[in-house]
Amino acid sequence: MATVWSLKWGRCGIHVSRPEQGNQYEVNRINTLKTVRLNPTPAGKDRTRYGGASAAQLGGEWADIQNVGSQAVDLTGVSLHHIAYHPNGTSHWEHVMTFNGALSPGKVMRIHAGSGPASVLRQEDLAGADHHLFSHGNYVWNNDKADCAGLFDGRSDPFDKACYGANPPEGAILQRVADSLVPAATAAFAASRR
Ligand SMILES: [Ca+2]
Repeated sequence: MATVWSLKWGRCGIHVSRPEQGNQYEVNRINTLKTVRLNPTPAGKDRTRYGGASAAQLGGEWADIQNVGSQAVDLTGVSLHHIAYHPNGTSHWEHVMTFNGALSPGKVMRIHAGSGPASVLRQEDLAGADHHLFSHGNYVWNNDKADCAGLFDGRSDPFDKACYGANPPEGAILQRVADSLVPAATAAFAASRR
């Protein structure tokens, strides 16, 4: 359910009516749903010239979205996008997946490339997530160009955005630091400087 603050012009100027309280789910996804980890270039060849990647190889490329809040979040209409580049160098947000249902507090949903099923995933690609979803396409995350994970809920700008630079180290799981996704060693260094 979307929270709508209605503004009405009355005799005394603006009347602000509060949304009904006591919703079952957190409705403000900002600062609540975040892309917290990303594995853009799984170890081994993740993009073959002639295709033919196995379901396990495809599933080794993933993004983790966590509910970092203290209430369940309604996922209805929330979608994950990434940056796709045109030959002329311009780019746009490309749709990866739209979600539904709800995500409980603290839980992580991992969006794998390919179609799975989860039973073919390697242990390291299963560990650390509560739910495993598949975007049912080819590889998603750019290797040789920068990329961003953007979470949208119908507006033109993402309510959460996290980016990494071109050529992330192969096999490195990128961790969220501020609005960036960086290799774990860099993330630990950033944490130690706080
Ligand atoms: Ca990739």
